[in-house]
Amino acid sequence: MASDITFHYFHGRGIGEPIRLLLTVGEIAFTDRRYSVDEFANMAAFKAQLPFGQMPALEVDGVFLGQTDSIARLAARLTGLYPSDPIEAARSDMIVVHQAEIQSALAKMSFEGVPGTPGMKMVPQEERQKRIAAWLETTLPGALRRLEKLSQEGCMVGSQLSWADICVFNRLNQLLDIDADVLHADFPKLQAVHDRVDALPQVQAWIRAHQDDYPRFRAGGENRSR
Ligand SMILES: N[C@@H](CCC(=O)N[C@@H](CS)C(=O)NCC(=O)O)C(=O)O
Repeated sequence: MASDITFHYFHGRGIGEPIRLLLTVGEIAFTDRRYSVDEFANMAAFKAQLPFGQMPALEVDGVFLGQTDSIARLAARLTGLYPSDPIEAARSDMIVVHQAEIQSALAKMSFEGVPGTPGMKMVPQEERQKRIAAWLETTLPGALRRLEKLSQEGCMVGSQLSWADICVFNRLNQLLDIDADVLHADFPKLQAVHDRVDALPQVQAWIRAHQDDYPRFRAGGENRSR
């Protein structure tokens, strides 16, 4: 088992949060090193150590690993949250890719340029809201229906908590931040997955400790799930 783990990423949840959550749920100690965009832009020597020059990056006993999907899968393996059955593993992989595509679609509607670079611009608010509102109506319901159909009772794959649940929880959080009614009555299984992960004591403690990243969960948590 690795002894010294540092997670390198920007402030905020971004694409890195599932990795933080996985390590947290698995109770693996790690240093959560966060950077500002300007700080990272000026760290040529550090960037040169990153396999693809970008974050998130996981440093495990001095070895740097890149690519969100690969790091999240490693975190899932380290924490016992990666299914051992090959078919269940593949089902968890496809679900994780699917929820990441939802994030990429939102990022495309929200940013111009590469997120985390000084040249990046937000799409003007009015235009962004217009694009996202249309996508919420036309595209997202189908994407959520497919996830709902795949989910079991309280988890996405098999009968045990897996990294797919953590990644889906994180994505649903992002969607609920945008539209608190996004799950409404049509997605009871996804709601159950969300609520199961939300109820984990490690997740509750993490959210309490990082309220700036979880605005919807502030003020005593009365707005936590729905
Ligand atoms: N395919 C990569 C994309 C990583 C990526 O785009 N990282 C951005 C932040 S979300 C970044 O490091 N931006 C700063 C830069 O490119 O210099 C992954 O999934 O990890």
